[in-house]
Amino acid sequence: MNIKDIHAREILDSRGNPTIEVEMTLANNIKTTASVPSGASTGSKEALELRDNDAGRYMGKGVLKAVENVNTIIRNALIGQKLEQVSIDKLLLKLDGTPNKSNLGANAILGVSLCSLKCLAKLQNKELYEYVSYGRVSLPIPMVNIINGGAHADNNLDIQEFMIVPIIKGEAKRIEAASEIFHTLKKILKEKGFATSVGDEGGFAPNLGSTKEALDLILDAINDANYRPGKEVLIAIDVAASELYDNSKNIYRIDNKELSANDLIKFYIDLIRNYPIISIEDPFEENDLESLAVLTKLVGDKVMLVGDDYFCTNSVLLEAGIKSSAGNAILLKANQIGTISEMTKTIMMAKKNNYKTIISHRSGETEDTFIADLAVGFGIPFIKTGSVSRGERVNKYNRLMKIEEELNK
Ligand code: 2PG
Ligand code: MG
Repeated sequence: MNIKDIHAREILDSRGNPTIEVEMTLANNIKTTASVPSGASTGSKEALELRDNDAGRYMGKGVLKAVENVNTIIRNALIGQKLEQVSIDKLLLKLDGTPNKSNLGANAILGVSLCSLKCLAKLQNKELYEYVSYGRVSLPIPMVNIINGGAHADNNLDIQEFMIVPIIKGEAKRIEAASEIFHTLKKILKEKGFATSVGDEGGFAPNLGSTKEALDLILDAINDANYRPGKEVLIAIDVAASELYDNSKNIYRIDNKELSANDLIKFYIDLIRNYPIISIEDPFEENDLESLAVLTKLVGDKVMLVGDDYFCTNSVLLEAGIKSSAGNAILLKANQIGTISEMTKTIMMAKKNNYKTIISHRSGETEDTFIADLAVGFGIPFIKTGSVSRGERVNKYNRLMKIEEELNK
């Protein structure tokens, strides 16, 4: 089947910033839409998100150039082409011609790449998760971000994300647990006089004294909601340490202290001893593979050490991590790399090398629920998609529950 038309437009993401939505129409008039999320704590090696930098519109954040690139260069090259994922993605890379997609923009490229995938599924009359699976599907364990800090909230918490990870059986049951713990945490925060307003990813954003205070409140919420911490519900954190790193002094600022990478290792080991932590994401700044390797050697048998800004969903960066035995898990965000084919390659490499995989939203999200389908279809064991509040987060959980229902029919 050939591509008949492609059209992009500017829409808003969940933070009210512009992003790109792409529509693709096939020769038989099958049509799909895809929209592209956007990060705040981005890795420096991510593919480039093209913004207009025109201070007169949306504080420079407009994406009209990316829209224009889809509607002209990409459209002209793709119309009449046979719809086939790998060849479409190859053509997109060729049209861009740069290593980091800075010419057309990774946002423009991903919109088209994702639309192609969705069209292929629709063409076969399949759900997206069915289309991408090779027969085996699995429902991911959600990592639900219930306290926001760092670059995602205006509170004083340094660590960006505090997540609960319900490991009980059944997707709907896991989401139910997350919701009950979320509401219990709200009650606790209210009783203690803390703010219950939420951050970018829908978790609460109270001003707390320290990392441990946040973790203690989460433990209280798990217990009060009648779940067993460490047995039924675990905890994960995303430190997003590049945001806490002072390059000039080679230290990290966390909990009003200045810590070296070695101090930070001790800090994490203490946390792991005292809390049911299953996963620590970006524990050091994105270039420090050495410290990540040391921590992996020390505690890699107990916890997932996840590379987000470290690997940027890029197989070349992941390969460097594998070679250094740094980390044992990878976060997967399609817009960090730009095409579905490249993301698939990274997933395959991770699986082959026993790196755990976690598919992830961005802090600026859209109504698109594609990550839920990819998690199921690719058999990715974990999904990180924010809190159980805010529509752009909840729609991914709702999609997972719907898929579970379909699979159980
Ligand atoms: C992260 C993500 C998603 P952002 O750091 O893992 O939670 O945040 O999209 O801002 O990079
Ligand atoms: Mg991260």
